[in-house]
Amino acid sequence: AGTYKTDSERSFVMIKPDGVSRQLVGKIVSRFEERGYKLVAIKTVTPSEDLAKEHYSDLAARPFYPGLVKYITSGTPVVAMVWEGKDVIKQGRRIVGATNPLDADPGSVRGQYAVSVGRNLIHASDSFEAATKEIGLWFKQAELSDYEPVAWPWVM
Ligand code: RTP
Repeated sequence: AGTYKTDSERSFVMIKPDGVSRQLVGKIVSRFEERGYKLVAIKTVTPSEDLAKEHYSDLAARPFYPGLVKYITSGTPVVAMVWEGKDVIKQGRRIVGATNPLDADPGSVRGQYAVSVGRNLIHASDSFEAATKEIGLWFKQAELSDYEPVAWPWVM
């Protein structure tokens, strides 16, 4: 553990199967890196139905839920990540863009690369509570790295 620790927060960010199959992983990761955020964890996962259902449990009553679970469990992996830094939850949502790509800022990931709400490339936690739940769901404590990135002072 370094001496850099601040009150900064963590967000769970997931590149969905369409982002992996379209080979947009590097471009998406770069947006968080270049903004100055710290990569705490990253791995590919081919989600089970149970994992997808738990991740989206808040949406279980919505009509698109079965299709959403099918999309996430298509058999193509997702890239699960944890990013850390000042305001990363709110900033992550801005980097990702609005849920419907039609409403997404053209500078956002969805605004640049997505056209359909059902294939919107990426997920980012929308609150501290969601981030805590999602990081715990997708990662073991030992998978979360503790180190001091060179750029860190810039995001404190
Ligand atoms: P996410 O959780 O994936 O970051 O997306 P979000 O917060 O921007 O949107 P949310 O309302 O939580 O919806 C989760 C995901 O469900 C799919 N969706 N499909 N009308 C539809 O067909 C519809 N609405 C939502 C999207 O993949 C959305 O990201």
